[in-house]
Amino acid sequence: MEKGLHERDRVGLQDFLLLENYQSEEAFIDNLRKRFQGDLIYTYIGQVLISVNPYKELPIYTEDDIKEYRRRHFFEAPPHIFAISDNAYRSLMEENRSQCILISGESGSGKTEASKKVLQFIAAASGHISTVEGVKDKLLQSNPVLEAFGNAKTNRNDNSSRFGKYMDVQFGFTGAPQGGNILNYLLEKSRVIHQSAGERNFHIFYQMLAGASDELLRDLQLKRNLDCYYYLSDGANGCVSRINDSDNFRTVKRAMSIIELSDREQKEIFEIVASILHMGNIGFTENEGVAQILKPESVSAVTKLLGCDQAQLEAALTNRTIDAQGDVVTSPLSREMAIYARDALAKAVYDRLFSWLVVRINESLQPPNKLRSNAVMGILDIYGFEIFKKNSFEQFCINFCNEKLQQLFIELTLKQEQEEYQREGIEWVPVEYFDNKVICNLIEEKYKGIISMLDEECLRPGDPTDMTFLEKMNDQLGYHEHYICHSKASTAVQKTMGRDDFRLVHYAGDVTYNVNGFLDKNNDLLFRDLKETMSMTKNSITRKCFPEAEYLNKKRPDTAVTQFRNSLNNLMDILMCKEPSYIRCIKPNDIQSPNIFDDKLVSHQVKYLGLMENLRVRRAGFAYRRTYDMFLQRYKCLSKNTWPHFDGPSKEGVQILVNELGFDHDDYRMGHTKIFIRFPKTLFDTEDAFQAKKHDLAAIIQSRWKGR
Ligand code: AD9
Ligand code: MG
Repeated sequence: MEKGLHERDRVGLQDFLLLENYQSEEAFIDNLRKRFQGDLIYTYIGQVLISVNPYKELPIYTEDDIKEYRRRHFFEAPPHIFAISDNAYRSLMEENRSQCILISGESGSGKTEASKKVLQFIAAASGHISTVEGVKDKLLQSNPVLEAFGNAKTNRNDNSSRFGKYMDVQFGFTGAPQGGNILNYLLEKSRVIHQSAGERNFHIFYQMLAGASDELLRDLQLKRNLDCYYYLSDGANGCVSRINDSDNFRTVKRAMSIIELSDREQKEIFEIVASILHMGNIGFTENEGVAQILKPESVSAVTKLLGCDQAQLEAALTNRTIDAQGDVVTSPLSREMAIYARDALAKAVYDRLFSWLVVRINESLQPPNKLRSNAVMGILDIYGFEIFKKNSFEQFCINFCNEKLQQLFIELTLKQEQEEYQREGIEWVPVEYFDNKVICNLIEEKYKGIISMLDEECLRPGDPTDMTFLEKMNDQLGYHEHYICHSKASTAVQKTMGRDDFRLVHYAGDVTYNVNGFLDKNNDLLFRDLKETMSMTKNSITRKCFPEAEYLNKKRPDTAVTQFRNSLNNLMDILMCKEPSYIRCIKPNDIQSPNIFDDKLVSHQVKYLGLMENLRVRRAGFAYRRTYDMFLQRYKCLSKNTWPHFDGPSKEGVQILVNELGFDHDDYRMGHTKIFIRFPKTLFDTEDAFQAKKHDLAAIIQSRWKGR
């Protein structure tokens, strides 16, 4: 097997630290390309895993592969996501240290697939123990359910995550997973009511219409034809040849049962999903400025599915009640406002259903307390950095999230490196790198940042609009090197921007945001009448999602962006106290093809992911480090004084070895527990010598055998 594994991985260099010309981006990309073309999608920079999306199924994730990586130490087998997973898992088991696997990369680069492979590995690696098979199944099956409700086809990715996800897997003392907990981040709920050209609504709508039995559809008052539904008609043709909605529906149904959603709960979930399609079809006309319902049959479908009173829902859709210091006033809505109210309702119902699902999955994943150890393995899979033709509030939030993650990467990789040298008593000179903290600050700094300005504008009395918000930013941030406003931009840039746009120079590229809708989306207003109606529904999930206390509470909830920022900062705290492993995902082309390696596209990602800097930092210090035990164990055959055994402390043994091998003093340092080797070449010469010796030894042994 060892031979097999290595033979599979003969193309290019397995680790960028071995790159002679390590300053050259061209050489870097050359190596990535060579490996991609040889179906070798994984390469290391030290302990960081670079993964290039193959856009095809590779036979490298079998049970045998998992076993192979379970038996080996990190650098003994070719780069693989299983090696990273195993390394983290060992650390967790052997040192009882909590781990987190941070997966980053732009939309479509393979983060979600990577997170599933990690989960697959840790589920399988802990062996088959009958008592925990149920837990593992639930951990794995939570994915299809959350993807059905939280993923959608975008122009970047047929299965794009439209929510952020952090999952903790909890282990028992035997090393088997005992449970888990999921945190979800900001679902892109605007997709429920509107999709850009070429995109789709969330998968579940199409899955249900394609895969549900005739009987279920009849109960839900639905027709299979997608064209019947206003909320599905915006984007592209709903049928995508690469997606089999009907098959996926069956998978999701099965997964729902495994995570212990009862038949009744499943029925209620589908009733909610169906009710949203009907909501979209409710139309309005206007009579003297007052909205009137056009399609009462759609309202009646909603009331039947959710179990609420038709007259009450109709009134709630066309009126607004305001409680101003005890004065309760109800006034009719215009057609435009009624549409706004209807859409807000559809978004809220869907968004809260999604959060309910996460809570419900977490309940089913709770471990029995007595079995739990305190170390956990966290896996983070968020929406990747996005640049579309038209970018709005959602992209702003998603890209902010990616800035924060990049910041964490910078802090942790450099911090880790420095700490290790310090711990081991070794001097080193820091390397220059681009710190995106300046962009994080531009967005989130108190009082001065974009988020503060947006909130201020949302809460300000008077007549704030998207344009007054934009003017304020242009005014106060126009000087900032990462903020570009239309009036101060160069003529060339101006041509690519509208007057209602602003542009941010993100670490991963320039993104032009259109300011329209920012205030509305941030306010995220749902009229009280609708909340009240929902809180009285017979559908028990909807009722739970709209607690009575909420509409009675007059305090204004935090704005959308503030909630998001708080949850992200909370996430950063969770991640900071864990030992991180990194997977940096790269997308080889923009058309989801297995055969194209687009140099320019890859080069851009290599740049903004900071991979060249990452490599330089590793090389400026000491490229390789090994514990004395491991180093001695592997290379002891290279000296008569250490072979076959060395009885003293391994540090002494290693010193004898390097003296004999003629290491230059500049080439290495002896830390407290590890040897640090500056240049990979030193290590490779040693490795070559070792391989030659192994060969000799094997020949000697073989000839002895023959002689018998
Ligand atoms: V987004 O930010 O959620 O829009 P991701 O999550 O980075 O994005 P995803 O994992 O969904 O991307 O990968 C996109 C598609 O690439 C998948 O649906 C697969 O078809 C394909 N892919 C990604 N990784 C692999 C892999 N290791 N093997 C085979 C893969 N196919
Ligand atoms: Mg994803």
